[in-house]
Amino acid sequence: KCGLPTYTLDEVATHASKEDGIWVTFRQGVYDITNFVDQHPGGHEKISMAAGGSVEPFWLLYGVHKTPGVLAILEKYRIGNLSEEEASVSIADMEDPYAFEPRRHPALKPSNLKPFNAEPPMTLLVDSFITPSDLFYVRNHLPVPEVDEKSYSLEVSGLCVKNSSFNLEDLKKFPKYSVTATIQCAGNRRSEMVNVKPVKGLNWGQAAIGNATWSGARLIDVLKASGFKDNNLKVQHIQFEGLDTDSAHVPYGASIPAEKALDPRGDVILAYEMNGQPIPKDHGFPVRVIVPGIVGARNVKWLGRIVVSEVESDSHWQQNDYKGFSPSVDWDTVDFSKAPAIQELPVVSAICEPLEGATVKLENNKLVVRGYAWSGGGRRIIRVDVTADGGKTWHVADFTDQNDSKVPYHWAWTLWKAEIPVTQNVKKVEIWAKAVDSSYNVQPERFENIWNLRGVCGNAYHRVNVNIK
Ligand code: HEM
Ligand code: MTE
Ligand code: MO
Repeated sequence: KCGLPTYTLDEVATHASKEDGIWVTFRQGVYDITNFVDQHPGGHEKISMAAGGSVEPFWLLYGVHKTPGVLAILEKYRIGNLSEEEASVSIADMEDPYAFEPRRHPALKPSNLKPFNAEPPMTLLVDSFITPSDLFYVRNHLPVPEVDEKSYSLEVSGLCVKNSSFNLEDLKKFPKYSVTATIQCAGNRRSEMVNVKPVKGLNWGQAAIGNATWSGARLIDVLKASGFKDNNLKVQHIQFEGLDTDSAHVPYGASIPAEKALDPRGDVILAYEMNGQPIPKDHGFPVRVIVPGIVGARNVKWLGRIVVSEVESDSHWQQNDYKGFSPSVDWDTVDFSKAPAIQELPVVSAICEPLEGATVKLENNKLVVRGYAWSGGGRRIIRVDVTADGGKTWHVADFTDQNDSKVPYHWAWTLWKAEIPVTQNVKKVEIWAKAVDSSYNVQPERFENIWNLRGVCGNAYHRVNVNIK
């Protein structure tokens, strides 16, 4: 449309009410739709949300607009154009499936932006037993789905259940359970494994882990409400599907073994709260499954469907990712069908303070070291050993935070502190930490012998080099 005036996005933004006129943009066009608003088939409230800006992000949601008919209506109201430069910004938004990503706290350090993946600063982790939700690491494989809590519905289907669906209100009617559980990505500490040999995967430090209180309905209660009776041995796996999908509309998916899902003490919950608040968008709003003691990847966010099954999820992330291999297996020889999917994670610990490369002051000739330790499967941390002289002397750390030791399962991490005497005149030390869990599993000494091509389950001793002031 040549001959029409050119407007800036700022000028369009000043026309956002009946009095000033209602203008919107679409691609390069500027439209005065003041007289159309009341005729809009979708209602005047909806269309008014776009007043002063682009209709494109709304039309991504409401696909009915992607027709020549709608464009013909719009064209009748055209009053001008955007400059090519400004228009290209809005076209990019239209095609960007990441246009609806939530705002993130700047303290989260991204290892990737689209999809968003980020971890908080290490020292923050040990300052609080409960990790604040806004500072909890984020691991997304796909764009964050836009889910309307009013129309949200969780579908249940498969073996031994009748097809059922539950909206958020339905889920809130079940007894509400709270569980404090640590979630860790299988790729946590990958950046250390990479020093042995490169791997494929995001370069996580040691903070792709966090501990939160999750509240919601128990999975078993929701299955029972769907008619489930636990007497059919064919039931082997419970599959979960997210509402986040790839460009071919395939959702994120995972599954867990039935024995974990159905264990009355297994604490698997369909959480709608994280730390007492509705689950934030990045962490699965409005509902995610929490599978305590199990690798992060199976804690499916934006939960849309549960399938009771004889078989595991056929999702890429269950079948062809999140599996471990021998250090000598490479991408030419790997056969993903030969390794089981990771479920319970191995015992791990990390030093959060001091940080690698730091210059530290001794307190009474002692070096203060703090960190976290955790093990999968609900195994309790029974000891953390710390050394600053290459293992000649080991110092047993004090636990500063650990849940009640009498409960059968320990889903939450243990925070610890050690004070290590350091001989005078020593200028540099390397600190090592290793944890022991209630099965007496202990961390392996080096990454060399646990290296694997996907860089998962990196749990060798954590080593940190510091300078003494
Ligand atoms: C429906 C036009 C902006 C939300 C429709 C329909 C038309 C239309 C022709 C009927 C489509 C059909 O049933 O086949 C327009 C025009 C717009 C505009 C010309 C821009 C100037 C918006 C915006 C929103 C919106 C900004 C949301 C914020 C809806 C909804 C429906 C609808 C929710 C009903 C969809 C349904 O029945 O499933 N619009 N629209 N529209 N529109 Fe818009
Ligand atoms: N669920 C869905 N639907 N989509 C995802 O990309 N990522 C998984 C898991 N659940 C993922 C998901 C992985 S690999 C991890 S480690 C955890 O979510 C991360 O949870 P967080 O982002 O809340 O820390
Ligand atoms: Mo993960």
